[in-house]
Amino acid sequence: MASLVARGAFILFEGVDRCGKTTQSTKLVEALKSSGVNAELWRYPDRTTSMGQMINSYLQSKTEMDDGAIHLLFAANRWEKRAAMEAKLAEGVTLVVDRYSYSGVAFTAAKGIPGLDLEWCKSPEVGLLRPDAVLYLNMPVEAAAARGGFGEERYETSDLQKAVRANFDKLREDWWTIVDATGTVDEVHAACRAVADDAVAKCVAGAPYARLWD
Ligand code: 2DT
Repeated sequence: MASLVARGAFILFEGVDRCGKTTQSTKLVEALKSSGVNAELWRYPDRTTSMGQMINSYLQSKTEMDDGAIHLLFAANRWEKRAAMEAKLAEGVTLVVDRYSYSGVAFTAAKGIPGLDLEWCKSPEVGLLRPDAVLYLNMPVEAAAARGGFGEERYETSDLQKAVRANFDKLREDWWTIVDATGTVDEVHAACRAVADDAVAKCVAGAPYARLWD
């Protein structure tokens, strides 16, 4: 009998700013670990690399950059981590990831720059690993803003967030899980946990990897 190679699951959180991605991704990793799953929290942009530092400086409005160039830099920040990510999963580590290519596409396309439409924005992401599960934390922008307002970084305005949300609606696929993010932290966590447990079980059983945009 062929033996199945266990691998970790790639579980992604997406959604507009302030929808609870950071709280929920942190809580999910803790819950997975306490039930014996080897799990790590990753996030994009990864601001620790040299490309990530350029992105950080742009987001903090310390530097200016062409909209196409910064889009490619966000994508390159995923490509530079691709081998490390794939190696972790192959070792059996489950990765809970806070934002990925879908944010990349949704944000740049929300700027409305001629030529930088959804299709253009998707192309540098083609070939990256596709998540095994997407937990889309669904929340109207008004409800997200009511949580204390947006922060100081570039993109943290209601108008842009509304355009981002509309783009997520265009990008979302039928295998995503849409979670009502207006519930309590525990309610949202329970919904996320159930999806994560299922994804981990499928990956332990040898679910194949997929690539964007399979
Ligand atoms: P955080 O607030 O989550 O650190 O995100 N963004 C993110 C992009 O424009 N392109 C991308 O590829 C990614 C991953 C979303 C920082 C901001 O960067 C945006 C918000």
